[in-house]
Formats: sequence, C-alpha cells, structure tokens
Amino acid sequence: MPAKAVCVLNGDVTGTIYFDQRDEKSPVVVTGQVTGLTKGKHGFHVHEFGDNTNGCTSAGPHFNPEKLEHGGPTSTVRHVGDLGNIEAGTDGGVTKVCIQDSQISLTGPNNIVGRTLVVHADPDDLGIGGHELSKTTGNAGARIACGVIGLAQAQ
Ligand SMILES: [Cu+2]
Ligand SMILES: [Zn+2]
Repeated sequence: MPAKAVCVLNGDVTGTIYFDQRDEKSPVVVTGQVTGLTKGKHGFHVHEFGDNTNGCTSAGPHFNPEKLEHGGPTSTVRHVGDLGNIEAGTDGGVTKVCIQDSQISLTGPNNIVGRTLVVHADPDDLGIGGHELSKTTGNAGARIACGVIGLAQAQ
C-alpha cells in the first residue's frame, strides 16, 4: 500500500509536514519542519475536521474516534490525534520534526487524511498537568498554525 500525505501549516508560524506509512500495520513516520516558533515546547495534534473556514478553530477537537481522554503519544489512554509536542531550540528558527506514531494511520478507522494538523502556542501537558483542560486538550493554548492533511503522490 505505501501511502504518503502532506500538510502545509499556515498561521503565525509556517511549515511543511510529511506523513509516510509503509503499509497499514506500520507506524506513520512524521517528518518536516516548522519555522518561526518561540523557544520551547508546542502542542502538536491532529484535530477532527479538515475544515479551516474559520481558521484553525473550525478544525474542532482532537481526533478521537475511540472517545478516550487526552494523553501523550506514549500513553495507553490518548486521543488518536495526540502527537505530543514539538520543541523549538531558539526563538524564530527552524524546528525539525521527526516523530513515529503507531496510532495515527493513512488508512482505516484512524485515517488522518482530510483532517487538520494544529500547532499550539503552549506546551501540551500530555494529560498530566492537573489543569481543568489537561484531559481534553493538554492545556496547549491557542492554535497558532494549522493545515489540512492531504494525500501526496506515493514514490
Ligand atoms: Cu491541538
Ligand atoms: Zn488530545
């Protein structure tokens, strides 16, 4: 099957993120870069809808087909869309992204194609911050950039 998808992020920061999956049972490899982040961690999620009509807000909540609580990428209880954080080393530079995830997929019930990738202003507390939003959003703050994940040409 090899499948490939791509997302162009736009907003206060910009970026291009690629998703590669060798076959339906393999993890998805997420690579690319985001430019312009402030130093530190920023929540990084797949949200439910591929709708950006009212900016990143219309993407809805985290993609959560199994109706579980929010968590981190290695948590057993998490939203499918919970990819954790990306971390910028300096203000305003280029942040490389390299993540492997076994819950998101480019096929089947956990398919993320047609949904929205969102970068947040603040760190995702991975569900354990004790904030009232920890179990729904990780308290990651504003949506500073987003883009719809689309099919890319397989190589
Ligand atoms: Cu998010
Ligand atoms: Zn979540």
